[in-house]
Amino acid sequence: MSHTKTYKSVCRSCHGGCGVILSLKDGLLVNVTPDRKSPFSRGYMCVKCLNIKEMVYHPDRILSPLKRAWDKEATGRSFRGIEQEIGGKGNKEYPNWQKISWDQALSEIAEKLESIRKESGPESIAIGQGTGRHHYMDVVRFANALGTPNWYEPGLSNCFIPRITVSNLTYGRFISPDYYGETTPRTIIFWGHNPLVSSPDGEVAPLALKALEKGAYGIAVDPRRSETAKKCRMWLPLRPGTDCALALAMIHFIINENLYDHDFVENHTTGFQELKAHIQTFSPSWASDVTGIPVKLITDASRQYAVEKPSVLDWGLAIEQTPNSLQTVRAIAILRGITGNIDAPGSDTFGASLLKPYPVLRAALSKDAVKKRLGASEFKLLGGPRAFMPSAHIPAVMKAMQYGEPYKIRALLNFGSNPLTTIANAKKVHDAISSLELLVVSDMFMTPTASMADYILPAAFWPEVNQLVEIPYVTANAVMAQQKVISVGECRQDEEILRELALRLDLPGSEESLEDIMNYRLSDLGITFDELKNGNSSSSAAAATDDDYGNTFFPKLEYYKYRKNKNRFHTPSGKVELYSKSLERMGYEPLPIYREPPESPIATKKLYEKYPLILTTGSRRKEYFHSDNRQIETLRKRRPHPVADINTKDAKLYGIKNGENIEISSPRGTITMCAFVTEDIAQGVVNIDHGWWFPEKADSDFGIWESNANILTSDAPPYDKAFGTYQLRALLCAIAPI
Ligand SMILES: Nc1nc2c(c(=O)[nH]1)N[C@H]1C(S)=C(S)[C@@H](COP(=O)(O)OP(=O)(O)OC[C@H]3O[C@@H](n4cnc5c(=O)[nH]c(N)nc54)[C@H](O)[C@@H]3O)O[C@H]1N2
Ligand SMILES: Nc1nc2c(c(=O)[nH]1)N[C@H]1C(S)=C(S)[C@@H](COP(=O)(O)OP(=O)(O)OC[C@H]3O[C@@H](n4cnc5c(=O)[nH]c(N)nc54)[C@H](O)[C@@H]3O)O[C@H]1N2
Ligand code: SF4
Ligand SMILES: [Mo]
Repeated sequence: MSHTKTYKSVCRSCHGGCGVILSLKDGLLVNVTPDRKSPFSRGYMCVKCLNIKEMVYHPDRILSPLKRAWDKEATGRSFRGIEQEIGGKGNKEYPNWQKISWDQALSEIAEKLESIRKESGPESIAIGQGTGRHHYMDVVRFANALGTPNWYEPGLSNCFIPRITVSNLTYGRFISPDYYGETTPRTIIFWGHNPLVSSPDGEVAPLALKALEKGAYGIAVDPRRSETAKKCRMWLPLRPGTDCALALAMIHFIINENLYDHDFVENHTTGFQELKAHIQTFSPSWASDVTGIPVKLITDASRQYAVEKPSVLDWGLAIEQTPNSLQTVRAIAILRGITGNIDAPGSDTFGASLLKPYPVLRAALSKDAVKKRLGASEFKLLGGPRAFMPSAHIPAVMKAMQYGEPYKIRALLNFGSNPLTTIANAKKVHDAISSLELLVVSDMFMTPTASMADYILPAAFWPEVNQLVEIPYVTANAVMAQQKVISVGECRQDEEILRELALRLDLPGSEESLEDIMNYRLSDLGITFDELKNGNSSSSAAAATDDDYGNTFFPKLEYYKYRKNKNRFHTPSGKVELYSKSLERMGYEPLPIYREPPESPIATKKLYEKYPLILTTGSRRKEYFHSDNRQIETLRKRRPHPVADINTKDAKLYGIKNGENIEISSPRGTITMCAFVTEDIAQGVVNIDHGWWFPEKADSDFGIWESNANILTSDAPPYDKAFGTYQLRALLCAIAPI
């Protein structure tokens, strides 16, 4: 008689972090329920995870390696994702593809990589990957071992790297909100961030929500009254792309009104006098004109944050998607420094960094290869030696693929990413990918990108995967084990695929298994992956936790860690660097300055006449993780179409009704979306979904040219000078009914 067995794991249908219990019967996943004992998610689970069985056993899943069976020489690369149902539902075949064994796929790919590497050097092989999934650091490790400096991810310059780098430069380490300890913040600013939808992304939604419910005063800086803004007491609906102006004015007000933390500033910061002189021109009334936020809201928010402490400044992605990302993030970071909201209970804290860093084999990359990293000499904090995680600049990689400048990128290995939907200027991405000699895609589904490949490798999904999960990212106050409980078809975990390739190519590090790596990372805690996974609380390390959380290691948080370090922060001066000499030495402004978005009512007045609305893209939606999940029926029913949020007054002006299809145009193209007419967006701003393609339209290019936000975005210069950030938000657009 079979019975149900349960396993504790961690959901990773997004960046991951919610505790789950997976139930199995006869080797099949039959149920997934929230883990009420998880100290982070505390019984919370979102719709993506609730419908995980549909994803795992979806009839469209690719279950074995596929090899291109059409004549590329004759027709060129094109979308070849058409499927046929053979023998009833659930048995999909792809007539343009041949099923092959893992051994054949890996051996053929390794052979091709080896010959390209010999002929043109390892830099001619690019490695692309998607955002923060289980295999993330392993892909970086593989790129280093292979000897190519040209790995990239569509986040990085446009996501998270500016926040991490600026934190390191300003405070010495990355910082994240303290929703984990016993002290509830009194004030929380959600700045360009909507964690109640996008969590876990540094914090977990239920904990942020609990802080608000316990009385924290919420302030949302967002052109949209987002799900999080609706729970806040104050909403600052700014013009997209003007965040730096707002932050400068807040610094101005806090300093000039003497609301700053004198003790912290005197003892723990450098450059206060220079900062004070610098911000004098950036008054709240100046910022009000730039941002569109009334002066009183700016000053009230500044006073609240500076005075009603401890305060959290929970910053999000929106501050990183314009070509002034370095200075925007710096200006916001300085607010913590002048108010002393650093590493105190209930403020932003440094975290415990429990794990040893992932062994990415950085030393395996030759000096010569490092010099060839595309875009690195220009964007020093993205690709240079001082970069947190040096990577290539995507527009430069695309150019090298398409035009062979400065050298030809001949092959791309793409893990868990759908660049046709997630990189700016999708048409260019398509042309660049079309010029590749070899394209290998690891994915679970036939995506538009996968359908152009030479080989598709069937990836395992998270219930089929072992890995360590850190919460929050980078700072790791806790470590959890995600565990493999099922196998589906011939699908393999990406780390395994990478190791198999590494073994065939005889790369450094290939002797180490994933388990070796996980155990090495856990070694400071005196615990193994197996012990963590099994919730082995009798092990010495697990016994050190305050509570029995099962598969989670979560020691008590420590605060004011700099005090233990002789009152020194991990910066060159040992202080919080309001004025950054490091930036100055690299040729960047040491104090933050505001730059108007390159495409805006002020910067491009003529263009604004033709495109009279401000476009922002990509606010997260609960049902989807970027381009994922469009084939999951339950989720698709909840959100069947791509949506554009438009203010009621704008809708009236352009004759648009709620729920009807409209055209949205930018200087780069036109797409169609469904209008959502609402008061919850600033007048003059249009917010559109990103990541859209239509799995059901395999016979017409997956509808990739219909509603893809990245047809409207720009990969062209100017870029942020340090990170190479391109423009995904704060662009211009026009709208019209169809
Ligand atoms: N216009 C606009 N564009 C944006 C953004 C925006 O706000 N606006 N945001 C940007 C940001 S911040 C980011 S981080 C990027 C994200 O960009 P990407 O990371 O490219 O996005 P995804 O759509 O998540 O990539 C998903 C693919 O990975 C597959 N997948 C899921 N899990 C696994 C796995 O375990 N293994 C493998 N091999 N495949 C898996 C999915 O099936 C899917 O096809 O998008 C960026 N693009
Ligand atoms: N469900 C789900 N969760 C996700 C993801 C997903 O695709 N789906 N993606 C994950 C990834 S990779 C990331 S990076 C995070 C991002 O998650 P968040 O950091 O929360 O970012 P977004 O939701 O993209 O945008 C946050 C808010 O910024 C606002 N905004 C738009 N333009 C501007 C602007 O110019 N200034 C300001 N201040 N606000 C602006 C939007 O209206 C939105 O409400 O989410 C992660 N979590
Ligand atoms: S928020 Fe993310 S980790 Fe939590 S249940 Fe949803 S998809 Fe999973
Ligand atoms: Mo991201």
